[in-house]
Amino acid sequence: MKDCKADILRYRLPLKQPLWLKHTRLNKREGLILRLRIGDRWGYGDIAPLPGFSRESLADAEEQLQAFCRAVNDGRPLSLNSALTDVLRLQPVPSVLFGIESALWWLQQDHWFDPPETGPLLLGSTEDILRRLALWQGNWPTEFKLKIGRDSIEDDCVRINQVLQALPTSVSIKLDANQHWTLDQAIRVAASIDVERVAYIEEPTADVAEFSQLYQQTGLRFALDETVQHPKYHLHPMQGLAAIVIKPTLVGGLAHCRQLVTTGRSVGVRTVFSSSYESSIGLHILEQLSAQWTPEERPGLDTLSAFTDSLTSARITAGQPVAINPAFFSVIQS
Ligand code: OSB
Ligand code: MG
Repeated sequence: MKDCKADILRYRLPLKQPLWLKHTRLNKREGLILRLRIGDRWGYGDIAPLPGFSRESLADAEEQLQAFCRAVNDGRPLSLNSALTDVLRLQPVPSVLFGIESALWWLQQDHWFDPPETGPLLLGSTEDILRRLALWQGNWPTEFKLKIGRDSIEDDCVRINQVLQALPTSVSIKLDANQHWTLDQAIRVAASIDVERVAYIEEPTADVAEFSQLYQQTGLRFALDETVQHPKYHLHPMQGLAAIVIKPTLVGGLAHCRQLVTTGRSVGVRTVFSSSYESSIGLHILEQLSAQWTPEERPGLDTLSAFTDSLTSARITAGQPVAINPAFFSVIQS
């Protein structure tokens, strides 16, 4: 393969506040950018295993990515796709598969779609959330996402009801309990809120077999997120299943994500792209996938506000090199 080069940049982005993810506290976000060049065209991927969620470490990801770069730079493969096939034999971890497939996909894009509007995420204390809603400017989105499951059940009920009261009745919420509740607790919460205004709850308990029971007993519809990240997950209809959340960094691979979107559509389940706190390069990819594959959905990409700075400083143009802020990266020798 002629005139083709792959390299890796390691980035470290400061966060405004430490981020609590499951039982992990994150003070900065680290990841890798895969940069591919063929002739004068460039493509990028963002590889950032998320502590607390990803099974692989950043070191695991880096090792696999180095193998891919070596295969490309040695000029051994006949095409970039065969470099990918070489790496597929190594059973790439989800974040690496997402990164490599994105860079290959990026190289084929000759223009970008208009970025979709993001589904807003209500994070932080209830006071912060209510203040944000009170100051809301412009049109209301049809849905907000609210994180719950960290405090007591009573606190969650108050929080949900206060948020619902602060919103026009035409606006719904999506809840996300990240598997924190028991079935009994989920039923108690559902009984004290207006479930008609809840589009769905992501992962109410730790046992997916309970989700349909929750729906049957309370009418509260649910979405799958962590469940979709299991390597053996296959989408099939379930009673009360409203949506699946697709986090490509955690699910792995564009081809796999595309398959989930297609199957979701065929069984009448919403498919919503969502971020895993990637850099602005990763978010750009997620925006584009969402605009191209799920134009009817607002993706869950309201995570950039967690960072103090952006990895990229200028507009991203298809095929052109991306200006990456030198304060936040170093080049990895391969
Ligand atoms: O549980 O949905 C989650 C981000 C990182 C890890 C897990 C989750 C999230 C988000 C992203 O909530 C934002 C969104 O989906 O709107
Ligand atoms: Mg979730």
